[in-house]
Amino acid sequence: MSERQFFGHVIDGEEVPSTDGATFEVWNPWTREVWAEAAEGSAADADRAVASARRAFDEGPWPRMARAERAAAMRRLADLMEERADDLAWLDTTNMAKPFAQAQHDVARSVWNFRFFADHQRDHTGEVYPMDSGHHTYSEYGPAGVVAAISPWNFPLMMATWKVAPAIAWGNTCIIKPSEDTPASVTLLGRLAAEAGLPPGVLNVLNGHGSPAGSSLTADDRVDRVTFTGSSATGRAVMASASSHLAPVSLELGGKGANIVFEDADLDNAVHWAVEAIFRNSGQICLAGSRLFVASGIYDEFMDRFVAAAEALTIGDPFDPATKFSSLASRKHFDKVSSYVDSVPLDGGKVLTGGVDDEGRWLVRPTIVTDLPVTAPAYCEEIFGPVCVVNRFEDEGEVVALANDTRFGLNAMLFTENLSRAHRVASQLRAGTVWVNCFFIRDLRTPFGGVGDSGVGREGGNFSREFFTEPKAVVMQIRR
Ligand code: TXE
Repeated sequence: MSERQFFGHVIDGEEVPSTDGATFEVWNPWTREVWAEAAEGSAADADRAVASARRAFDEGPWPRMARAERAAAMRRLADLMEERADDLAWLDTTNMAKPFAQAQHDVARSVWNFRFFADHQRDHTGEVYPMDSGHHTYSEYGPAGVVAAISPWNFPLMMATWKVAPAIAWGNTCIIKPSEDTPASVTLLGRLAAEAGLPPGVLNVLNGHGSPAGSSLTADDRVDRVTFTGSSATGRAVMASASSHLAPVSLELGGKGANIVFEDADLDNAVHWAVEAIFRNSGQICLAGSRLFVASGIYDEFMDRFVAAAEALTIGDPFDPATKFSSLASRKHFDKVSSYVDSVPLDGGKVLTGGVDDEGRWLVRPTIVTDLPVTAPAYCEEIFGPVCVVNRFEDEGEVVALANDTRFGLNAMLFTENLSRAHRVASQLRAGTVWVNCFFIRDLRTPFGGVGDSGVGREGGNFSREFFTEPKAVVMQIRR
């Protein structure tokens, strides 16, 4: 057996083990083997990482650097990531069984996160407010300080860079704590940041579990901003902890996305996106279209095609180029998703296709469920797996009410060829993003986030600027 890889913390530009030498095992969920070990961050390690970021902010060059110089450093990091793209993708695929082509796509998006936010801060403009009193006020956007970023395992590199890139672009220094399930690619990112010449302490990586590693970061009063993506329950704990020292939080939490297919939809397009929306990344996407509403008039035809498309997905080794769908990311997550699937018949639902794998793999096949009451846990809770619950509807008013009947409000999709209906329904849906006749398309300038249990705040473009800076008003007298 090959030697296990080791992923340390990256603190002050150096990869280091934990102070007490503790480690944890890193699994490959497809082979169900341990392939690596990572440093288990303690409160002492979190303290080291925050001290490094604090020093780099208070005394280092990064927040004081010319904007173009900072952008150039981030672009060097993006270039290095591009050179190592297949290594980064290999780590995510090994670590969580994401099909390799999808992992490569995530790496490309991660590279773009750095390039986009580097340029966005370099080229940004402020506002000027002419005043009748003979003064004018202008706005200035200064860095906020030390950012603690806590990321999940479903898009290990992509979600981390979505936080780190705007944070450092605006002159902050940061500590990123990846999920304990997927420490690998983010640790390589930390190594590359040092190689790209980012000053020590600008981008620290702290590995370890939610507690003590994550909770020590959020509770530390030297931290000025906390950005988190994960479950709604942990989001509440993170917000409570950050409130002890009044650090603003940005929370991107769970979802139970509604996907609405109207009678006049282009069915080929709607089926294609319905499959992508719930089975891509084995459904481990906060934006998943996990509640599907289909108009009665096209229900039978749509469902025949949807079931056939789900059954046609090639399941297997995530490194096989033919594979479109693979295991869930961990044993713990497999147990969670399986228990929801097991609950479906007990709650009166029907499994049309899919179900839990019977070969002992941590795999749940693309699963389509009907006839569940709206109160059933599988209908209303976030499963975060490849399980789509389907309902039929008669009219627009009914489906808007059904779609909005959830604690979550991250995103929704609707498929129709009627322009007025598209606008009308989109504006009535309670969600941070509504996709019309598409899914998963993102422009980094746009607001991203959710309402209700799906989160607090928005990130993207100027929304990220609001969060990662301290806007200042400078009031000038004009002598006449
Ligand atoms: O999430 P956690 P888990 C949902 C999804 C999934 C469920 C549980 O439904 O099945 O959450 O997944 C860190 N202080 N989502 O257990 O606990 C943790 O180490 C500070 C939706 O992985 O929220 C990890 O880095 N940090 C989601 C991160 O929080 C803490 C993506 C997420 O872990 C902490 C992932 C604490 N007290 C899961 N406790 C999405 N919105 O996309 C844990 N962490």
